[in-house]
Amino acid sequence: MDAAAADRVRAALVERLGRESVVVSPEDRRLASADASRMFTDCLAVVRPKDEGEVVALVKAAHELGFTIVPRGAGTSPTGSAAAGAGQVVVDLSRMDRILAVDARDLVAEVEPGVLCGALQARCEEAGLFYPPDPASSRVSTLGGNVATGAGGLRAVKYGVTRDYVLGVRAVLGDGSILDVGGRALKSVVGYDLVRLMVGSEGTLGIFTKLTLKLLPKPESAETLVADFAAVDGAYRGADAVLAAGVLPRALEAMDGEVAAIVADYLGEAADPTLGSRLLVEVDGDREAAARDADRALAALKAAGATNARRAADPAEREKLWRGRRSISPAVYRASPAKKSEDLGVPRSKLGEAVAAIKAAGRAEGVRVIAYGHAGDANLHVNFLYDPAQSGAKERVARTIDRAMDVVLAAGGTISGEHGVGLKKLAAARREISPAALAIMRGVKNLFDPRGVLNPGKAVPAEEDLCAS
Ligand code: 2HG
Ligand code: ZN
Repeated sequence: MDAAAADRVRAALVERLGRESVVVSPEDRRLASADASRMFTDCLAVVRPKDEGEVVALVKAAHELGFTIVPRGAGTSPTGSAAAGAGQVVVDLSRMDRILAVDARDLVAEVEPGVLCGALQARCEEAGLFYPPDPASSRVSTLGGNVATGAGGLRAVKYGVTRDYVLGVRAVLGDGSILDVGGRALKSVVGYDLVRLMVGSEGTLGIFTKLTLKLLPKPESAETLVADFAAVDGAYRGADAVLAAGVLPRALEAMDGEVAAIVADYLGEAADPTLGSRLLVEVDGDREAAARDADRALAALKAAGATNARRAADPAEREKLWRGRRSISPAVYRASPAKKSEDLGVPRSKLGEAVAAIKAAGRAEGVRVIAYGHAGDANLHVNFLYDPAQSGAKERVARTIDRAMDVVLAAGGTISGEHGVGLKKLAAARREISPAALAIMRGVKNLFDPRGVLNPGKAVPAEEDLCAS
């Protein structure tokens, strides 16, 4: 599309949707084109609909004016699932941010897609309820984005991931029609599970306009424990020991000592140079159960070799520990000129050896590899730090990541436990998805979006990519 054609599309969008909902300034376009993958591109325009009717109008305009659409929540995706380029219009759903219902008796919430995850969590807490999914980005990421990417997070080991809390989805499909599936019933087995299909579809099947989410009663009490280990794999052994002791914490988060040092630096605190690894554990339940589980977990951690295992002294320390954990991703970005982040999943028993093998691959290539993440469900963030200005650095990182994929796939794992495929992991996804499964996925895409206007080229490798491999 040339510059004159782009101007015509912008003018047509303003005419159809109004000035308030269409943003065309170059700065806003650039901001809305990039997500946390830091792929900087430049889209045609940004549409910020105030309601479902405007989303439908946008999809119809895409057909008539010849552009494609990239749905966007807060843009925290590290894989480029919300990255937009030339000829694409970003639909930024952040203005559709109403919490429509929080119902204590049905145990459901109904929300528009632009509601922040943290805002729903807070509203539920006030009502004595609990929305368990808790991506590290929950304070800034939207529920629409969480559902679109099938976000995981810090409480998955006990409570599961976003997918386990989506009861219903209303979405605008690629032809502009509305699909409304699921609802307030907590169980339903009627027909194929289209709700589950749409979770993690990365905006390629529909644009969400309303979500119905499952809630739980709020646990009475939660306690946070911190355990330090001299060995770099000590935290994984600690996590195993807690589970083997019969305790199911709501969070079991490991980090390398190196990662703890990066976070300490970011927060302006002193680092412990002798730390090999650290494990954060959070147990919850009624007061007595949480206290008993905390005691049992502490005993297990000490028996597993923790040099220091203790309860957070008070709510302020608890808050500080979790703030540190949530800061890892931005802290690592600041600590290195560039990083690549992979979120690999393996069967639990393979976690320690998989991370060790990936670090060895990094050493062989001269790439610094650090690891942290969700040890409870063996979904680890392995970050590859490098300086793009150094000759050959990108290639060495690419080879190390390729080797990391070999390691997880050979272990029976997955190339993404929670971040999704986006643009960045299409090649790796080809290694995990069989040709038969891929053919079904392409067929599904075609049913939901026959003309390919919704986030094309993301999430599922194209057939031609597969043939080329
Ligand atoms: C986390 O758990 C997030 O902190 C981000 O999933 C991970 O950027 C990353 O590597
Ligand atoms: Zn994570």
